[in-house]
Amino acid sequence: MSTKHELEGELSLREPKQYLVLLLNDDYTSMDFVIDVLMNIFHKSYQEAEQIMIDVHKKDKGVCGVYTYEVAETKVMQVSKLAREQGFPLKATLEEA
Ligand code: TYC
Repeated sequence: MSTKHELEGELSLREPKQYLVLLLNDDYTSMDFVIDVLMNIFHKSYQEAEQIMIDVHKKDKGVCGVYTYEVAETKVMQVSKLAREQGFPLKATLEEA
C-alpha cells in the first residue's frame, strides 16, 4: 500500500506542473474586448466568457484556464500583444496551481 505522500511523489514524476492563467481587472479595457479574448485565446463559449469577465470585473482577478508552463506563458503573451494592438491595458498573469 502506498501512502498519500508516495502517490503524490509518483504523480509529480509523471505529470508536468500546472499553472493558472489569471486575468486582471482594470478600468479601461472594454467588456466586449475581454469577452473576445476569453473566446479567442482561451476557447470559452460566449456564456462562459461573459461570466468570467463579470467575475474579474467584480473581484479584480479570475482564472481563465490551467495549463503547462509553456502554454500558460504563451497565453499571457498573446493577451498582452492583442491588448497592446487594440490600445487596452489588459493584463494576464501566471500562478502555480
Ligand atoms: N472593468 C472593465 C470595465 O468596466 C472591464 C474589464 C473586465 C476589464 C475584466 C478587464 O480583465 C478585465 N470596462
